[in-house]
Amino acid sequence: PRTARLHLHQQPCPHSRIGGDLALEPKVPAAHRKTVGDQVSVIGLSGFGKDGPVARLFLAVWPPAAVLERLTALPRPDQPGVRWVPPENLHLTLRFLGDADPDAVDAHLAGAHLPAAEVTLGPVVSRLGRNVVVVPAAGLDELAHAVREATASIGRPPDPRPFAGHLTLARLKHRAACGVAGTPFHATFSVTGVALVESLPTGHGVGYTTLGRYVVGRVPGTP
Ligand code: 3AM
Repeated sequence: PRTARLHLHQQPCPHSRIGGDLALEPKVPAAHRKTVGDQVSVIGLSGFGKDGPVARLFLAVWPPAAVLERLTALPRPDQPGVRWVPPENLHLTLRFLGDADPDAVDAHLAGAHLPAAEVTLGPVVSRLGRNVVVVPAAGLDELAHAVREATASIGRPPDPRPFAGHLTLARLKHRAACGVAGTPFHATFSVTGVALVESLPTGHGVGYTTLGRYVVGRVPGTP
């Protein structure tokens, strides 16, 4: 398990799923160590802010495997100006934080009450604004509100617009045509956790890494 704070790196954080490792240099913040099998690596950082290390972060729900499989079975026509989100990146954003210290986010979310949520995706693939193709998502408003309240002082100020639950499938350049809007889609699932995700540029887009995971539906004061 990863640790909750930079200066408490011996304390395991029970809410997160990233691997910690005592063999790593202690000066590498807990949030930036990753264990895959017995390999430990340091997750990329965007840089150092005035208060310490920062990464480009957002809080999200990952769809369960069965739903992901159905989402990736939707048609993905290869059209000019249409950028499809790779299957491994499909997620539901609860809050975009921008550059922030992952350990600060962890400290605020680890003790927060995050309500359980039942998500309904659909009923059809739609446009969000002019340039984004999404599957609308109902059922996340209360959870998004709780996440926003718990992390209001971290990262960029919360978006003042009302939360609009969605899962982005594609982004369109110059209002390119995209044949899938209007395709029926329906799925429901129970949210099991909120993920703290780091976004890093790759050679051909962005890669997302889960740095922490926070259980939903736990009654405050219980383990
Ligand atoms: O779930 P969606 O696709 O709406 O658009 C980005 C994505 O949201 C959004 O954060 C999510 C993970 O990348 N995002 C990226 N940059 C952003 C910004 N500057 C942003 N949201 C608001 N402001």
